[in-house]
Amino acid sequence: MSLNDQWFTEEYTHGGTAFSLKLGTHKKLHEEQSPFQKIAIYETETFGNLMVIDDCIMLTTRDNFIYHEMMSHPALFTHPDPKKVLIIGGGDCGTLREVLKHPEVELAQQVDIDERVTRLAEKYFPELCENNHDPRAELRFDDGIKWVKDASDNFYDLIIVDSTDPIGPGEVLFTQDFYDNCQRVLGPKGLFVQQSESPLIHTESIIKPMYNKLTHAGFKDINSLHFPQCSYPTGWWTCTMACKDGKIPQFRQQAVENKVFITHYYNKAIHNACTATPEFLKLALNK
Ligand code: AG3
Repeated sequence: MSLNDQWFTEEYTHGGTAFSLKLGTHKKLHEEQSPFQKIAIYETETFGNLMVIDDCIMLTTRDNFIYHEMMSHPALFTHPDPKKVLIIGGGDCGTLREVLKHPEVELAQQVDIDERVTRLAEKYFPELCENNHDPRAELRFDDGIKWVKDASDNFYDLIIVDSTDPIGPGEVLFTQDFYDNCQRVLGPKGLFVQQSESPLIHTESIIKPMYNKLTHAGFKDINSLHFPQCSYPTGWWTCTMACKDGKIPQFRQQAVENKVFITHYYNKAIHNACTATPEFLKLALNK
């Protein structure tokens, strides 16, 4: 991370890349060391507020909708009847907000280890937290690993892992043991989705090992969905979807066309486009 007076820059050493945002007049709005990580909030000139955890950009007011919509709607419109949803991480509540837009969801549990992320989101990204008092929402501040370990077999329809990079507190969410438990606690038609970094620089180091571990855990069909996310390293991002049992079903196209809520990125054509696998990924992932 480097920061002069005018800009916040995330230097992504591993990829040899960097992304900068010009700061607004107030510059740094907040910084603290929570029991788990360093959290900072900046005001930018054109992207609204910016949350940074351990020097990595987590979200901005302006572009978080793409990521949060893609972490939730493709999976929710693919599961035939998603009622019980578990979000691991996601403390800023952006994914939770999207999940709660689906009227058929009866329970949306968000389990983030760090309560401070949620408290700061309430203050600096209030629009993401607007549905936190929905009676279907359950906010828990707990260890996601332990949560899935203690959960009952076949309980959830969908698990969404909205984590940081697999370094620091997020690392354990990319392990075999975690995937084994996710497979166990998903119901028969259960789906799993995890943010899986950039296809340009993390295919070998993160996406491929994730496929191997998910397969080993018993997931039967796996696909990575890609989307632009300019504030993350390389500007091109993925989430990876896995089906507990059998092929990932065709998504409910009619339901997408008739959806009763507004999205700003996701729609039927985007769903079709984001599930297509580029040639280099097919090759790397033996698809
Ligand atoms: N979760 C994904 C963050 C990964 C970004 N990596 C980076 N900037 N090096 C963000 C949480 C949004 N709910």
